[in-house]
Amino acid sequence: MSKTIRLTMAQALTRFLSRQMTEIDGSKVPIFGGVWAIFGHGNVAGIGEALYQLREELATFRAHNEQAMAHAAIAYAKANFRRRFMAATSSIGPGALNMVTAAALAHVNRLPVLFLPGDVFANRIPDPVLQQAEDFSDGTATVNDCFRPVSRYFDRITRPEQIIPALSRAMAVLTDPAECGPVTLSLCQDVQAEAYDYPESFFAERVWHQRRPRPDRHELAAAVAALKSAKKPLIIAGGGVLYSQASDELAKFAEGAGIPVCETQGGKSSLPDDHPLNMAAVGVTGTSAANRLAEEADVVLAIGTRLQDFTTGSWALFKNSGKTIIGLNVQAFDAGKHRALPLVADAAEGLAELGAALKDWKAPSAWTDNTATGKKAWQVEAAKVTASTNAAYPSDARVIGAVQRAMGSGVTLLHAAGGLPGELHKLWQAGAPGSYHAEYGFSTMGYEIAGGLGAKMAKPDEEVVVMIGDGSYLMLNSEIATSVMLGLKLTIVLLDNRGYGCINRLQMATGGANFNNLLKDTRHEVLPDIDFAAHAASMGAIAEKVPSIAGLENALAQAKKNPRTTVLVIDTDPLVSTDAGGHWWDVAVPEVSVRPQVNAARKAYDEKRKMQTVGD
Ligand SMILES: Cc1ncc(C[n+]2csc(CCOP(=O)(O)OP(=O)(O)O)c2C)c(N)n1
Ligand SMILES: [Mg+2]
Repeated sequence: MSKTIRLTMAQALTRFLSRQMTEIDGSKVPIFGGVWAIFGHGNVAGIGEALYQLREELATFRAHNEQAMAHAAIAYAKANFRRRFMAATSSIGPGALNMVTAAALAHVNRLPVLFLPGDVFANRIPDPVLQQAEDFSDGTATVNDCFRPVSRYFDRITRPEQIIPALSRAMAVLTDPAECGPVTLSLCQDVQAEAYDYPESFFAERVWHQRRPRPDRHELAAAVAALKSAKKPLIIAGGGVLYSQASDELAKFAEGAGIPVCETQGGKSSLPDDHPLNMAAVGVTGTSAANRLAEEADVVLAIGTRLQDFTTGSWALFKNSGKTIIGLNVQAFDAGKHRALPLVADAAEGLAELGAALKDWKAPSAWTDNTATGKKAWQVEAAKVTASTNAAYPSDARVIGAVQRAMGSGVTLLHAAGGLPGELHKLWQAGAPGSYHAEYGFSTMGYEIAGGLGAKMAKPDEEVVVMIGDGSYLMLNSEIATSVMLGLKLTIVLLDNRGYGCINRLQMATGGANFNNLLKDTRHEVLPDIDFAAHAASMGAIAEKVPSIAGLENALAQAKKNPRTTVLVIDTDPLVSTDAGGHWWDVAVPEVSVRPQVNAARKAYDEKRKMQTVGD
């Protein structure tokens, strides 16, 4: 008989988590950076007691909103290139469901996070308990079933010993580069408190290493043959390049073969902005330099990208009818998209083997040399729109210019929703890998501040700059207080254009009337005039409304020296975005309407749709 230890299920679970390690830069560290927790019934007595016992080995952090704490956990994993992650535990009912949006965010962005929502009693004796939804026809259904479609692994723990296989499966998913995503272990509250004789071996320390699958021989040969036939090859770098930490291999490969590189939102900062072969953003929010090459490219090496519509211009960007796509991706589901030649492998390993097989092959020099002209022309355009101005209501681009001038490329810049992602994708000049942190897979309003907090936990020595619109700020700002409480400083630049500027512009572009987006166009008795600086200051931040672009630059210089979270508010123009670069995006326009503007937009839409490739 192996030795056992009598623990509650919750004690066993937390003890197991605390024994999971990984190795980063030669040092052994816990793979779980901690547990975010908001207690209530369904987790305070069980998990709460267990976390208290282990508070020195496994840190517990308290937030103000369950969605936000999950955002922080997810951003922590992203900023760690998925090598470390966190857990998030909630009470049953509303606390649990507050995390579902965050689960979807992690699912879409392929980021590891362990959800531990409390669930109803497995014994069902006190049913219905406070916060329990009752299904009239299914006694096994609880609200936590909402996690199923947005979890890569879901389990409901109804007996204490079930945690043993469940945690093994959880770790397998959290550490697998292809399957990686959210894991939900739904913890029935009575079972959390139930004791069991667990084998001691279950708690043995385990060190996890990043798995790096190498390419299949046949897939590699097909990819090499395709590349060797290319006259106009192009690389698209997606988030998988960063998760694989393949920037050096990417630079080596691109330089060796003379292939220009462009970047998705998730892949931006794979190469520094000033790398001569980096054409920067591609797609709907792309640079003219990158999109021109994408239109002509005959072989597209798509690395670590999901090829979502913003990257492919709703599948209308790649205009070369004879093109071949090579999908270098650790996940076969992504590698074969759009009839691509799949090359299933870790990005770094795949690039190294492609490079070795190509030997001295180089893309035609006319194609490679031409990239410099396009890049230069784009830089001239970008400099114009980001230059300083005295305008009372500057564009987002001017604010981006100010942040870049004041903070340089050495900071981590984080954003998620509104008009900023498009502008930043085009205009931000990223530095080191991971310094551009975009949540544009799910583009969740409210990720920004909580995400900034998670990124800062992962990189405590770096300046984390969060750029956010007034709409996103109002949706979820409570973790400003947490950042102050934890001494984790953020610099938050809030662009107040008094409403949902980007959706208002989209509404106008699709022929719609200005309706229900900017505050002035909404039903109201009193037009809101929100004092964001006072609001942020009330949570303990240093906060200031700045009068101009020059004022913002001065305030940012001061913010660098500030000891705690600083919020700088600037009024901006809701109607202006950067015309240069970009590509059409498929947003369905009504086929019939009493508005002539809608009918005109539909006509233009029907024309644009002819550019889309069908069947590829
Ligand atoms: C949670 C969530 N709800 C709705 C949306 C749809 N949406 C995308 S951007 C946006 C407006 C964002 O407003 P703001 O943060 O002020 O940025 P702006 O558009 O003004 O630049 C909305 C409603 C979303 N992305 N996320
Ligand atoms: Mg706004």
